[in-house]
Formats: sequence, structure tokens, C-alpha cells
Amino acid sequence: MSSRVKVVVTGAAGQIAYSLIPRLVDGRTFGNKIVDLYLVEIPQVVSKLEGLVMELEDSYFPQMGEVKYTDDFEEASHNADWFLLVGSIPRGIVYEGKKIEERSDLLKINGGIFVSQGEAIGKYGKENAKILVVGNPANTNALIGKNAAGKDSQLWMAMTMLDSSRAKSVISKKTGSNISDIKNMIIWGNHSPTMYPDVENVLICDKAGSEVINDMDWVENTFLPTVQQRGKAVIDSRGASSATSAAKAALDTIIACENPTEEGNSFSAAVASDGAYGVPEGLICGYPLFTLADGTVEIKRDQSLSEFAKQKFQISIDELESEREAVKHLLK
Ligand code: NAX
Repeated sequence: MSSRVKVVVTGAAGQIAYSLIPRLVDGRTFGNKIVDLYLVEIPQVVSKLEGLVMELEDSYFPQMGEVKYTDDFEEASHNADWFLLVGSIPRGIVYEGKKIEERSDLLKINGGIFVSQGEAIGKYGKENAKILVVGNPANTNALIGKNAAGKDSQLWMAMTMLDSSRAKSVISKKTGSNISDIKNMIIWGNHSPTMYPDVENVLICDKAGSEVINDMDWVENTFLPTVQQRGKAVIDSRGASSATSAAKAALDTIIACENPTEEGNSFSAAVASDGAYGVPEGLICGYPLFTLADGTVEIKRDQSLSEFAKQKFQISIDELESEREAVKHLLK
């Protein structure tokens, strides 16, 4: 295995990136590999990255390799192993004279960005590059990027690890168990309030959630809305979106892909459906995943879904389909 890894991060001057980037080179996420960083921003703020690079240099990271920054994504993408696509235009911002409020506008603007980034990744990224889309609407941005890249050997994911970690935290409080005893926490569907966090297949101290949690009223009226609306709750309190927890979730996704998954466990991310669990092919859908010893990431296919679960999951699948419909002009 190569002892160097090249990581491209977009949105590098943003909130999440400030928490994420130092931890890519701290020797934990990629172990003893030397990590080369290529940081990407839009032209208006790219000069801010000079300060971030100074801070990285001043932080004493023995595993840090080359660090470069640019506003040219294509230049950054050559031979990269990992792409962390954090950058996107957030809701609420005024863009070309219009305040962006609707998810459909968000899809349109960010969709355009992901076509050009996807093309560059397909052309210049490593054959086995892994791409984690964090910028929202993450699943559909990943759909557009993967389609533009057109290279099946590359793995496109949209981040649902934060939703999974949030769900683990709520279950640990409910059951009095340590969060590390909660495994196989699956987020089905879209990274949006329609996601379905699976309280039946989750393992709590090696027992199925369906055995441990016999409280459907709590599941439906407390657990699901708490996890689904957690991002909004953080914004309402902090006046800014989840940044440090989102950064941790991105790092946890990398670690989950770089190391074999232990028996019985899985990790959460959204990947292209091949029809698994009846999801229309091609949609970037939240699934339980596992990593094999050779680094291949696969969908775990033996989970059973109750009627309740299927009904909730379907709501999210329908939303993913309607998002795909909204961006179909961006798909080849
Ligand atoms: P910020 O607004 O702080 O930073 C975003 C940065 O992206 C900005 O500096 C902007 O200039 C840059 N950017 C925009 N377009 C770009 C492009 N084409 N190339 C390179 N950089 C570009 O947002 P932040 O809080 O860091 O959040 C980033 C994204 O993560 C948002 O879309 C947000 O909605 C999303 N989130 C996703 C989560 C998930 O679990 N998937 C959770 C957290 C977060 O809400």
C-alpha cells in the first residue's frame, strides 16, 4: 500500500473544513501515511487559505506532506486518492442577485458545480479514488458528480455518518449504554429530514434494537424527529450549522473506508444503488456498508426491514427520485 495519500478538500475556507483539515494530517485518520493536501476554494476567498496553510505549518504535524491551495479544481484533482467535496453554496445566501431559499434552487446552483468537479475527478483522479460529498444536497450532488465522472472504479459517497452518530447518541442516552456499544446504526435514504435511522437492525450491546427498544411511540415521536431535525436544532442554538461534528463524521467515514469493518457491524454512507433493497438503480441512497480487507466497500445486503421501516424508507426514496428528476438536465 502506498505510504502517501493525496486528499483534495473543497470549501477549504469554510466552517467544517477548519475543523476537518488539521485532523486529516494528525496521524490518526490515515495512520502513518504522509498526507498531501490540496485545498480548493472559490476565487473570492481563496487567498484566505494562505492563513490556514500558515496555521497548518505552525501546528507540528509530522505526517503532513505537501500542502497547496488553488481556485482551480481541475489542477487539484490530478492523481488524488480522496476527494472531500465540502464546498457548496448554502441556503439563505444571495447568489447572482437572488436569495437562495428553495431546495430546487440549491439543487440547480450546486448541481452545476458538481458537473465540472465530477468531470475532473473522472479524468484526473486515481482510478480507485474515493469521493465523499458533504456539501448539500449531498446525495443529489453526488449523483451529478458520479454521473459526470463516468468511472465505476471510483467510489462516490454522500455523507450520512453524522446522522448515524447522532442516532447512536440518542440511543445511548435512551438505553444507558456507551455509544461505542451501539453498532450497525444504519441511515436509510437521503441526507435530509426524510432519512430513516434504523432502530430495529441497530445492535445495542450485541442485541438487536428490535429486542431492546420496545417503545414504538418513542421511536416515532421522539427518536426519528430528534435525529431528522438535529441539524436544524444545532443551527437554532448556535446560529451556525454543525461544523465540528460534521468534520468528525467525515473523518470517521474515511477511517471506515480505510480499515476492514468488524463482523456484524456496518457504517453509514450513501452510495449508488444497484437495486439493493428495491431502491431504483443509480440513486445515491443511504445504506449499511462494510469494507473488506482489500479496501473494497460493499453494501450489506442481509438486513430485514419491517413494514414500518419500509414505509419510512420509501418516503426518502421518493424524495431522492424527485431530486433526480429536478436535475435530470445535468445528467448525461
Ligand atoms: P461554509 O459556508 O462555512 O463553507 C462552505 C465553503 O464552500 C465556503 O467557504 C465557500 O466559499 C466554499 N465553496 C462554495 N462553492 C465552492 C466550489 N465550487 N469550490 C470550492 N469551494 C466552494 O459551510 P460549512 O458549514 O463548512 O458547510 C459546508 C456544506 O456542508 C454545506 O453545504 C452544508 O449544508 C453541508 N453539511 C452537510 C452535512 C452532512 O451531514 N452531509 C452536515 C453539516 C453541513 O450542514
